[in-house]
Amino acid sequence: MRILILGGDGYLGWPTAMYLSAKGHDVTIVDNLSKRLWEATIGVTPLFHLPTLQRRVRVWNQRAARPIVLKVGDIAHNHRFVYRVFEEALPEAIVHYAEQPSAPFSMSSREHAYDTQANNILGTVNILFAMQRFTPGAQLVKLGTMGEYGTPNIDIEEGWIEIEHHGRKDRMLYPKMPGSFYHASKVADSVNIEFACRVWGMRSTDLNQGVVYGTDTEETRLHPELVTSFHYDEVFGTVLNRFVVQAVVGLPLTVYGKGGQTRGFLDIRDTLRCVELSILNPAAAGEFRVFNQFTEQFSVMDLAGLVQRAGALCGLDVQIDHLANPRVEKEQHYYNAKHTALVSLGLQPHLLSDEFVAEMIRRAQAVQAQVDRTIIHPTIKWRQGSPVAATK
Ligand code: NAD
Ligand code: USQ
Repeated sequence: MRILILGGDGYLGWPTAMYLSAKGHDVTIVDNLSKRLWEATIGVTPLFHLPTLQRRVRVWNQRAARPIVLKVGDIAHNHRFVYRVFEEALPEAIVHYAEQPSAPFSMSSREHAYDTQANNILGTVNILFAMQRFTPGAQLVKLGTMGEYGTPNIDIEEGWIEIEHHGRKDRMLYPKMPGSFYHASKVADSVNIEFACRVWGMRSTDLNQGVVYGTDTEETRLHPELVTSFHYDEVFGTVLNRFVVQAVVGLPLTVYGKGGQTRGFLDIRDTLRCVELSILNPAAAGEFRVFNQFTEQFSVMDLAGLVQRAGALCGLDVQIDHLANPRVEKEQHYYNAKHTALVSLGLQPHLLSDEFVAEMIRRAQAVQAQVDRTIIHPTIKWRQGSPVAATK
């Protein structure tokens, strides 16, 4: 198939591009390299040295049966660029990762909240118009987030819910309670995409993805320069990836608050498979389909315990700290989110184990000297003025 991957320089976009290219698809990737600019702006770098995107594409294309095509440009602020890419590539499937992905970044200032929402929401609007104009039969596979739902005191369905109210029933989008301006941008995307499906007859799968962990996929292991971006800093690092690096450099694990916060998680290799399954089993014309894309749920304390045990396997004595929570979120709550749709399409999850985390630790130990310990402690607060001090 002809597949367009938006956000192809990213943690998930680059491995997805190689994975789908290896499966024989014609892959075009788009990125404006804005993540690298945001990293430079706040002074953080990924753990493993990241070659330029152009270099990674050249290294991949030397070994690939079908080369990846690269287009550098901004999908949110340059609709002419977007239209040109669609006209040339005529994609049958569009995988949309190209958004600012960090909740703390979106909460750090008015400017970053504005940039996040403008970039994410308007980029998606441009894609919808480009699809309507050039590829109305194509499917949009859009990366949303489990954080759109928040942590309601009822079971979370896959996107839609039957509601009975005053004796009448309807099928409605599941209510949303986002936890940051970033998560709120994903809610706005979902609303806009559902509208386009309903009104223009477009087809879309919204992948409400949980928190991703892992450093490697089959393709990133093929060559040292095919690595993907891996963050452990307070802004772009996600919780398990952060804990692994903290364990390696001997810092206590930064559990925010009580650590009962429970989320869905998945291995980066399962992200690629879920996207592939969504492409191969497309939504119907006019259908806005939602899959909850995670394989297991854990609390933050479950993960801290796991990293502690895995650290012991590597000879590390890992300590756990409880920091005053910089975020506003429930620290003990009910959480039961459905996630059966992707399994019924054939997903065979890679489940988390002590040995897997020990392997992540060993991988990080190899570059331990490059870890910047000053970018780990959380400083961005959801509510200004609240202290973020270590409490035992
Ligand atoms: P990432 O920041 O590594 O990748 C996103 C890429 O999109 C970056 O390379 C960036 O330069 C590019 N981009 C951003 N805005 C753009 C624009 N206007 N035009 C062109 N390119 C643009 O993020 P990631 O971790 O790979 O996440 C990818 C997607 O998946 C995001 O939408 C994120 O919200 C979502 N997601 C990620 C996770 C996770 O745990 N990593 C979990 C759930 C959902
Ligand atoms: N947390 C800690 N200590 C840390 C870092 C995080 O206790 O050092 C806690 C947070 O308070 C939160 C949970 O761990 O309760 C998850 O935080 P996170 O930073 O790993 O994930 P989050 O901010 O939710 O965002 C990440 C990705 C985002 C994606 C989202 C999926 O950055 O792109 O959308 O995971 S989900 O959480 O399902 O919404």
